[in-house]
Amino acid sequence: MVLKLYSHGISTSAQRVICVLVEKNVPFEIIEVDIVKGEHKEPAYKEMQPWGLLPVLEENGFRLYESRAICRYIAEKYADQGTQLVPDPTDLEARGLFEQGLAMEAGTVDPCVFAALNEKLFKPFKTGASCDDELYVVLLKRVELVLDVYEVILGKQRYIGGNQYSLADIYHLPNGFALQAQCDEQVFLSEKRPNVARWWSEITGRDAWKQVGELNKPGMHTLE
Ligand SMILES: N[C@@H](CCC(=O)N[C@@H](CS)C(=O)NCC(=O)O)C(=O)O
Repeated sequence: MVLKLYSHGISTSAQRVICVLVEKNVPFEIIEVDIVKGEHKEPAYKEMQPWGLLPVLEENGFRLYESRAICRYIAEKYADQGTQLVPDPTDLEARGLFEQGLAMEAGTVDPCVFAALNEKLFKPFKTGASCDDELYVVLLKRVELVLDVYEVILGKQRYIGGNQYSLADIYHLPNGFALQAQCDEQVFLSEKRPNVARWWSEITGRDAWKQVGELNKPGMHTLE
């Protein structure tokens, strides 16, 4: 049975999963959850995702939530096809750098990017409240500060998880790109941080990422 992803076109977390599905060349079906009508807060949906958030994966009766856990499941289940997104488990050094990259993204960088994005985009969408412009400036400054550290890191290695493109890079894409495309912030491409800009241009320029917006729509996606 084809893998199903419960999603909605505006879900950045679902984009993370779709990017991995495309990199791994795994066909999938998008089942739309009407986030605008609040379908994700209804008991039937919360039966699958107790937090009432998107996305959820369903494959042969198995269900999984949390986009990063879903991505890891797909990358390891379909290890033998498409792009390798997780280093060889026997290469402990590569694995160590990969885990380091995952931890930096989830623990440090995404919380800063998400906070800025939330203030500018998600909070107004979800609550109707307007963006607090002064707070947004402070939150954006925090993003710049973490990217200053990434500038140093990416001066020494090609990707965030070491010298191999991996899940650690992909995890940054949805929220970072939303900040760029929907809030018109060029922090990931700033000339002040050439190593970050080089990395960001490379990962946002990959075919898989370029297809994500078009594929986050209801229906079957065979990837042929
Ligand atoms: N940590 C979760 C976050 C999921 C999440 O925040 N999903 C958003 C869409 S990108 C959502 O469902 N928002 C609806 C809401 O907050 O009510 C994951 O990575 O799956």
